Amino acid sequence: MCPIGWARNSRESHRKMVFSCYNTAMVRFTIITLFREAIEPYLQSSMMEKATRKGLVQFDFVNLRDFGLGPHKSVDDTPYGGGDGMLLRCEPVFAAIEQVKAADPAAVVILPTPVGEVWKQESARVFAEKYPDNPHYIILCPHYEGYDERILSIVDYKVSLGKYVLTGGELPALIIIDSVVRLIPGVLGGETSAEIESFSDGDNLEYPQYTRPEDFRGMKVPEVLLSGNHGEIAKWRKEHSGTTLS
Ligand code: 6GU
Repeated sequence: MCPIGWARNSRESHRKMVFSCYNTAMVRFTIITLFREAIEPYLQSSMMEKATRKGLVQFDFVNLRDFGLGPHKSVDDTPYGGGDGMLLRCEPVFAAIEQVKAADPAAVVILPTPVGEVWKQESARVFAEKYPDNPHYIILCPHYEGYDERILSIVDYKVSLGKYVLTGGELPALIIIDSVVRLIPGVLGGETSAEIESFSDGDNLEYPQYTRPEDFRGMKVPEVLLSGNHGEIAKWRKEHSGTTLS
């Protein structure tokens, strides 16, 4: 079953008269942060840069400070009832998100937070495939010690990376983005029908792999992998496969 319908206007695949059943609309990420400089270099490197250059993904930034209050452009304040630290205020966050949504009301808001739902390979797949027309994700990167609970009323998904606490949402934003972008056809490959058939999204953590040399400092490549016996190789790989992600 095709997850999101036939993509008749897909770029590469249309040219080759091969129809992909995967989403080929550009995936957009708008990152709302105070620390663009912490995020941007990664998105301008390696596969993220390639995906951008191929027009498969677009990254935009919104500086939360631009929506800060008063002469100091304040974005945080102390918690009612007392307690340590500062909380992200509602006004700047709502103003920033509403500005992005004014241009694209269908944009989906993601909040990285240690109390969110734990992000999995399956989550990345859903985000890469779920929104067929013009997927646009707004990632709000909280900083400081937390956020005003009312911010959740404008959030669609609360996402946690695991059972530990980070200082801000920038690293989680990058992890979410990376895990989604690598699943977009054409980022790692997967543009032709043959590639789609065999395309692995890394969902099953793979068997041990080896490349040259056959013997490195006495550590030898398993004999079966040199045998050319595809049945035996497949059996060996199955026996030596790691755990699956799903
Ligand atoms: Cl998404 N954010 C923060 N601040 N800490 C985390 C996290 C997210 N996931 C695990 N720890």
